[in-house]
Amino acid sequence: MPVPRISHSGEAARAAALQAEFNEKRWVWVPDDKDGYLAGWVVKEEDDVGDVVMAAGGDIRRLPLYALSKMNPPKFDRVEDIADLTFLNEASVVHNLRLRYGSGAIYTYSGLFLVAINPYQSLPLYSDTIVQQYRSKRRDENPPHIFAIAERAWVNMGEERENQSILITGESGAGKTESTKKVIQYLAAIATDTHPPTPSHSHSQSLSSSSSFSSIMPSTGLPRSPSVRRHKPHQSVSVTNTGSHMTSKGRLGLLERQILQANPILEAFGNAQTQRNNNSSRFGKFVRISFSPDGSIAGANIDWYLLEKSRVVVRAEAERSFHVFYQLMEGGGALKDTLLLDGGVEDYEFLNKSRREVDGINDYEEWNALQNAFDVMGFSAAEQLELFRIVAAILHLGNITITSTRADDAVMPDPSQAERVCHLLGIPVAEFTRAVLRPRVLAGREWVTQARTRQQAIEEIGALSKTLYEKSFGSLVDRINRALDRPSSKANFIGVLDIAGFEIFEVNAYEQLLINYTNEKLQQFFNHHMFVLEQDEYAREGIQWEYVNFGLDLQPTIDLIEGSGNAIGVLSLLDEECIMPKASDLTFTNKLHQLWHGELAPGEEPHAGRLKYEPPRFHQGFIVHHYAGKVEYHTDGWLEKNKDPLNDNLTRVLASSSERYVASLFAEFIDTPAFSSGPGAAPNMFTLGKKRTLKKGAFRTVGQRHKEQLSSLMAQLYATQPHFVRCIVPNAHKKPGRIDVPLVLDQLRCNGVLEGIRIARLGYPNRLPFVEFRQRYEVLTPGVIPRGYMDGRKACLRMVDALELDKSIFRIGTSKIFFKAGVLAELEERRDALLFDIFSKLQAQARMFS
Ligand code: AD9
Ligand code: MG
Repeated sequence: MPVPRISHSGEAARAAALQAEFNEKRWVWVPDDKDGYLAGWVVKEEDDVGDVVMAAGGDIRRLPLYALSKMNPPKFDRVEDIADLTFLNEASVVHNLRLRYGSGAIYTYSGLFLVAINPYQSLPLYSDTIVQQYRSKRRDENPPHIFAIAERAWVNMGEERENQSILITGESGAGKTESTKKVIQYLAAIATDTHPPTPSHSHSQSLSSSSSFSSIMPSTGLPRSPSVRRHKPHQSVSVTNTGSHMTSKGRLGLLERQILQANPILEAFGNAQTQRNNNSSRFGKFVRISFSPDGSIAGANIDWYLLEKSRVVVRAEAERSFHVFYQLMEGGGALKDTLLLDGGVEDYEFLNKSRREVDGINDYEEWNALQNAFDVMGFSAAEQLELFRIVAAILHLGNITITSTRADDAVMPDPSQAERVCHLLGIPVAEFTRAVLRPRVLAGREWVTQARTRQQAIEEIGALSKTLYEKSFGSLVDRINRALDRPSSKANFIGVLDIAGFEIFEVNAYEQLLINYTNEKLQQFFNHHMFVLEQDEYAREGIQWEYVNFGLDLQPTIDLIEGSGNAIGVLSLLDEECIMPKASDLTFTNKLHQLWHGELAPGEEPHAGRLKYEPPRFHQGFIVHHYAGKVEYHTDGWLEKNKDPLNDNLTRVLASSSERYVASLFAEFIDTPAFSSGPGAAPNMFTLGKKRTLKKGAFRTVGQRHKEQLSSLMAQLYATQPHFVRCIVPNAHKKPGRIDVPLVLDQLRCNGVLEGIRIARLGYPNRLPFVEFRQRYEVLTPGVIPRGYMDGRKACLRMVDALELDKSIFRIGTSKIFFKAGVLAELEERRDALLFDIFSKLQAQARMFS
């Protein structure tokens, strides 16, 4: 920790003066409905109530003391790491973020997290020069930045030969996808640039301690050179280095370009304009970039989660469907003729019920970008046609008119629309129509033809559209993966997870449960990771400690959701109900109450998950106590959503399509392959390498699929060294420069930053090496340490003795001294008062002599 020197420092004098002024009052943060927190100072204290003078306005408010939060001394303003604050309370956390954001510093560390607040403007933070600035640097050598995280992952991978992951979460519009792109940009740049990381360059320091907590949580409890960094806006990172050796985009190799170009394709098919984000990802992804032993990129792979396929059919009026629909309509040209699309956006029922254009998005240009991306990725014209065939077929499906007879049987009065669909999908019109209107179903032991009502037929068409889209999306990602998979030797990977954060809406549905369940698991992963690091550090320093593994905190909630066997959780129970005759959303909900809230059998041990469960008062549903807060779920439609049904007749028709691509999408539904893969049958580009052997009736629910995918993701993550990024929406208006404190606080609660701080506070969050402790605070204990050499630990012991610190607030390890939150503020106060005194005396002397 750099210690300000007294001799040439007007800055230090000012800081000391500021501190002295601060010391005169008992500053606190006062909760405020509108601004979150306001500054004030306590003037009177009686029992548990205090009178606080508000700094702005001067009025006096009377408040219970527990509602007040201690303010950090001014030298802690704009600290780059929230964990360095000596008072770790919510108010101080947001105050720091707000101050920093106000000066353009969108990135801040909070212990193991990088917090990134969406700037809603383009900042000059990502140029090649800045990449160079972060290259081969330790975290504390530069302002906080997403590049620093990528750099650290890269270095750790090279040095420790361990896979790395970067977990990025946040609300919709918070900047996850942008952050993911920056990480990939950085890795693509430095990997091409490559000399592989060697221990000899300036990383060596961080490397030698990279498995230690100290290098991740800064070793000191104090801001680094507070007087220098304090007012430095983030943009001030040097942009003058023009002699960069950086790899400009033009010089990237094909694989690097393909990795970057995967994104426009994924975004065209997987992103849409929503009320919160004009380019909202409607799926989660985990992108792994593999590296060769020499540090060059050796390939990449993308896993995807939870595509919001219902969007192709319905969405809020102010939102759009997936971008690709509008791009095709704008840019498709002659291709549109092939696809029988002779209308515009307004002519298609699946598009014309909601918003059609978006400010700042030019669908024609995006179409060109998509074409370019397909070219780079090596998609042939025929392969592109397959993808657009599905997109067009969905638009035609939406235009099929269904009416009903007097007996309420569905009819299709105009077959021309279905003909278009069937032409594109390569299926016979008669069979398709029958499958939609009068499918054969099993009644007892007999197959009978069952007439559908109009509503049922419409739903069937909707379900088919959604399924087509999702399957084609999956196939598209498979195809991209094959393009990015190179048969080269791969040493390790860096995986970037871009997935929606915790969601608490007014009405929370099945989708929210799945995403919140995912986040509960990710938070558990974080807690466990932090626990392990803390434990290592304390063990290394020989310090007694008594925490329980805080990853385990979340297990009861997780069991409640995913449990099976005796303690059957929400998802498994839902699966059971999906195959029960006469089951409904209501029977499911009642069984859930019975299991998790009903009477215990005599002698039955209550499961800890019971404490995390509540029946709601008004709606059909249940309440789960997540780490981020209580969430009430409404269970309407859960059985259907979980079964995700498409009638058997329809899938059979599609599986035997004459269009190979279409058939391949449904191949898993039937027991015989849709087409011969024997000699002479050229394998379809899209089906190559795909297993086609799924058994008949291999039926999996949405919940099961997600559980499996998530458990595979978690297994991968647990085998990596993780890095955590938390993106934050600053305000609800997509405007730069403005922080809505209550909104930000909500997110800090949901994204685990406050949880991380809570855990840090359980221990001794501020820590200094003996040397630094002595350098900084020896002024407070004059004469205690004799001249000449003294062992650091011994010196430290003498000092804490002389400082009369209570034994419960510090621990002395083998190389560092550890403090409870808040202790350093007091030491700083004492030190500043002393320095201020010395200054005043020096100044008085100087005046006497001048
Ligand atoms: V969603 O869950 O996919 O709806 P994300 O991915 O969290 O969401 P996204 O990255 O798409 O949000 O960011 C939303 C918008 O914020 C972007 O389109 C940019 O306009 C803006 N943004 C986000 N991060 C940055 C940044 N670092 N610099 C400039 C940014 N603009
Ligand atoms: Mg996104």
